[in-house]
Amino acid sequence: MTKRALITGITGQDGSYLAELLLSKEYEVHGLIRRSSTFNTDRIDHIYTDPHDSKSMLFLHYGDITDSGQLTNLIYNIQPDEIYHLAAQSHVRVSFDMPEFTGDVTAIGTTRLLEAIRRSGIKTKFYQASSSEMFGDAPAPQNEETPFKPRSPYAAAKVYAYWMVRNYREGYGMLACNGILFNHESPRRGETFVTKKITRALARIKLGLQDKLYLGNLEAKRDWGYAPDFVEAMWLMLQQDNPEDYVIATGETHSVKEFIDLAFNYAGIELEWVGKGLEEKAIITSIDSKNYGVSSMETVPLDERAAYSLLHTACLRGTSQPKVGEVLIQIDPRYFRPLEVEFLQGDASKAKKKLGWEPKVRFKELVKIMVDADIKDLEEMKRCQDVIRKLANNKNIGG
Ligand code: NDP
Ligand code: GDR
Repeated sequence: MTKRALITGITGQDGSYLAELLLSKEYEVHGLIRRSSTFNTDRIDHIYTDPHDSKSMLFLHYGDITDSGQLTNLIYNIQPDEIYHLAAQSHVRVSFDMPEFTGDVTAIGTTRLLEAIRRSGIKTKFYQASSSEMFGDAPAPQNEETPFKPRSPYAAAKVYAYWMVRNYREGYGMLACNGILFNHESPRRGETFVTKKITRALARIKLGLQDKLYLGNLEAKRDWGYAPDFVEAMWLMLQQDNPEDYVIATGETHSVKEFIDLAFNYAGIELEWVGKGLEEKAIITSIDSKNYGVSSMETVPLDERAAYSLLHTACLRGTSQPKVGEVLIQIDPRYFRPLEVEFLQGDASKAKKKLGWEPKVRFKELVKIMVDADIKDLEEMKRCQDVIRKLANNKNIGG
């Protein structure tokens, strides 16, 4: 029988990969989306089909995690076998600016859903998107037994939600799990998270569209994994007979600075770090021009390559490309947090043992995937712009 799933946060990074995974497993997938004055479905447009199509398996419903009435209606009407609760105000730095809002959405949002399930009386499995941020400055490596020491309004909200899930599991026998996921990234990562901010800026710098990148704490260390690997773990948790909590991580940790060095080096730009504290900067020491655009060319059909290469050269001409000796990266204290989580490294041995889960993509490959994707996107955009400009010019000459 076809399984039915409801995903909150389906328009986010994880929601989009999870929807793809569940559709590939022939689930009927329902997603909660917020009404917005601009389109917010970019990440799922490629899997969306007209609901009038009899083969359609993806259905979107307007709602908000702050609206309990609509949540109860949806759960009652859809009767999902599995609910994946991913919706949240998920930005740690922003949670210091909006602590009350973050509490309402990220903490109480979970209670609203759990109550909607309880009141509607349906039997469903429930996944809560818990976070490694809950560990705060607890000693590493962190596992399911490590006590939480949250260091942001976001982390405190997630700890509250974590305990509500456990309370509903133990108090009402709900099949509810906490997936305590460490940072996971991808080309679909939100643009203000540090990895995407770096790879996006790198692509723009390479194409001469941006001069500099401003960042906050370069020494913070994270256990970065690949989002498609991590959504698989979410699904595995809900396939178990007994609901439990699991840490999902790669076990490898790297600093923001290491991420930057690897990304720029891969793109052919060598950096040297000079200065200390707020004065720390990254200066270009060499540029491997042969490396320009190589990665993205691989995905362009051969017969287009010659034309592409001409256009590519043309569109780069006249822009301010990076030069040896230029300062590329500087610190802006605006990106510091009132409290920082300095070091996270997960121990996912329980997930390996009980779920058979292991990460497939490691740090180095993750960085390459993200750099390739951003450069390719931007080059394609520039290529389109150039073709349009060329066509417009031809028209003028002809007239
Ligand atoms: P994103 O920020 O990419 O996505 C968040 C999603 O929540 C979006 O679909 C957003 O909708 C939706 N949302 C936000 N507020 C509301 C609301 N009031 N009502 C309904 N929907 C709302 O997050 P990720 O995909 O990266 O993360 C998914 C979940 O996992 C989050 O809960 C996050 O806190 C948690 N998490 C993430 C980790 C990571 O490394 N990515 C690690 C550990 C936990 P819209 O598109 O309209 O903004
Ligand atoms: P995080 O991710 O806070 O770990 O939360 P983020 O990428 O925002 O920060 C990681 C580390 O990088 C440092 N940093 C910067 N961060 C941002 N955003 N912008 C900067 O300019 C910058 N410079 C340095 C940060 O200080 C931090 O130490 C993510 C989110 O997805 C959460 O929802 C999730 O729960 C956790 O990961 C696990």
